[in-house]
Amino acid sequence: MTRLITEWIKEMDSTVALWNIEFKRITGMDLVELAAKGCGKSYQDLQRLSERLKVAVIPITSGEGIIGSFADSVAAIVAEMGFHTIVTGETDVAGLYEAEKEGADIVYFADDNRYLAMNLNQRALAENDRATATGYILALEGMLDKQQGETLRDKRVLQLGYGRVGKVMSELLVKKGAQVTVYDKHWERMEEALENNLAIIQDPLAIKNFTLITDATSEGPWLNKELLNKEALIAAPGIPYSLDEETEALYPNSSVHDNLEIGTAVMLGMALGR
Ligand code: 2YJ
Repeated sequence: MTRLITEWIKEMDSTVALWNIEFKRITGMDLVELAAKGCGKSYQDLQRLSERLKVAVIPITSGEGIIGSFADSVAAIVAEMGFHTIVTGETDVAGLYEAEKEGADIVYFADDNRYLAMNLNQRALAENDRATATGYILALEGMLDKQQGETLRDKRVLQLGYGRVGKVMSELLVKKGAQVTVYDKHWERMEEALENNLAIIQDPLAIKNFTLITDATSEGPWLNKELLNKEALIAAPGIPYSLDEETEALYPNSSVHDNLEIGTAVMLGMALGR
């Protein structure tokens, strides 16, 4: 799993609003609409709740410690969605105590292994892998709907990377009625995909045969124009991004990638509970 680095997220405060506009242009949804879809609520439900609920982000020092800008970036994304948001001055357990005393309804916190949002008023826990997978499948379907007026039902989708997020994406794609094929450079993961009744490709050159791609690999730039279909729609949560700038420029309306926004937004929806 990729550990975020400050460099990738440090400008979030000033970039998230523009990122959100761009995301809406490409997928037809902004972050609030995405979060609403991700949790089965309406846009109006979220707007109403944003007036009432307070969110706190708690920096966590365990493991490799605090990532500069992480808590501020999470807060910037949640604030962009219209929710009153603070970052606690204290860290860890003292931070949770501070959040509760400040009247927080939802708290966000992450260590090196899990990134969670928890509702303090009711039992609702949102986990970043599932939220990210959910958000990206909705983003892929958003692009498909916008460009072709289609849903994912019966469509062939290529899942690149069958790790923690890739597996959830495949599961959600199958639920949507898509036909999922997996490519992962680790053979044991391909075996897992086969055990889960998914198709596989072994030769990366076969990637070109697919026009719907979900990419949860974390290898850095490796998907280039020789490998990709010109018509491809690409939803890519993997960090660092698999497309270099030159390749990304070939898919201005057909590729979605972020460093923190989508998972964080969908987590908020999921943490709203009932
Ligand atoms: O509070 C902090 O500043 C740090 N403890 C944040 C740690 C953030 N964690 C990660 O980047 C991990 N890779 C987990 C993210 C899960 C993404 N699916």
